[in-house]
Amino acid sequence: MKKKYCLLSFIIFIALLVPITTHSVQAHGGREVGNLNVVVGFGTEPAYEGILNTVELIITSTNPIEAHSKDNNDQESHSSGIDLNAHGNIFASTLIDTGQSFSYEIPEELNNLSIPYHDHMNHKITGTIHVKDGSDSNQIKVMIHSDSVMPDEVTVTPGTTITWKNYDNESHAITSGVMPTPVNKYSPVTGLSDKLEVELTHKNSKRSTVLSLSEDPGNVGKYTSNFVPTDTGIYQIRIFGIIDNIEINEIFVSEGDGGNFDDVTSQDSIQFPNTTSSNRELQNALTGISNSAEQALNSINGFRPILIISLIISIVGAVAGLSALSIILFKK
Ligand SMILES: [Cu+2]
Repeated sequence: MKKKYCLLSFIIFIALLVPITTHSVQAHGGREVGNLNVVVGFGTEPAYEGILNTVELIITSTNPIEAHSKDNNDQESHSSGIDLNAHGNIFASTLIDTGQSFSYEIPEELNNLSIPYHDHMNHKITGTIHVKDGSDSNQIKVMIHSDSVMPDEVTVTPGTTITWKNYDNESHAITSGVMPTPVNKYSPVTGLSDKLEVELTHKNSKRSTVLSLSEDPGNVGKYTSNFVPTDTGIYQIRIFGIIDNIEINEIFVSEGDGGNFDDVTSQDSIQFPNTTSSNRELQNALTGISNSAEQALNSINGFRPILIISLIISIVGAVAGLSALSIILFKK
């Protein structure tokens, strides 16, 4: 019993850990804005106070790049107007269980074309059908094994029936076209530098500035704006503008406020060999000095009446002393 609870709590522990670890992998925060994916952060992280940095936006379209690029198509497929690479465009079997078969008769319109196909259940299994008038066979059998089809290339004349038979103990599904590439590549969106602006806010001081963006010429879809952070702590990046008549107004916050990009930290930890004060610290120190000088002046001002009174007393004393002296001298 105890062991079971132990295992259960371990599983719960791991399950709780998963979202935390996947979260921390992301350095920047990506967000879907309309049909854009926007990643916002500082170009250099960790971001140090007093060191040149950039506000960085990476903008991609959430419409995935087409699974099969047109360049892969044969010349012939353009002229025929049939997309041979499209998934299941020409034929697609249902699940073929062990010992079962799937047949397809090659129509005339595929003459002089090559049709790629794959096993939808096991992407390693691929084959090609070349269609050519005058090839002798009109019945072709292809064997499905665990990791391949045999033969993987066949040349057939239009009207031929191809039969795939499953000799494996797993199910397979024969599908024309190429396997789509995973839908995780987004195309970068270019030309937004005059449509988007960035407002940078330092949270503690509540001070903001608006920065204009420029697109990285060697890296389309990446927009940056230079700035030198002159204070530490939490920053907020608001992007705003109008793209395709859609108003964009999104706020991203740094880590200290639960966001996905770094707060700005003091550069003390990376200074060598001497540690120098930042402009902010110097300014604070100067403000401190002028404050205490002012205080000193103020306190002198507070003493002024006493000074005047003591001055009067001393003048009166001096006059009294002098007149007493003159009286004594005159008496003689
Ligand atoms: Cu497939």
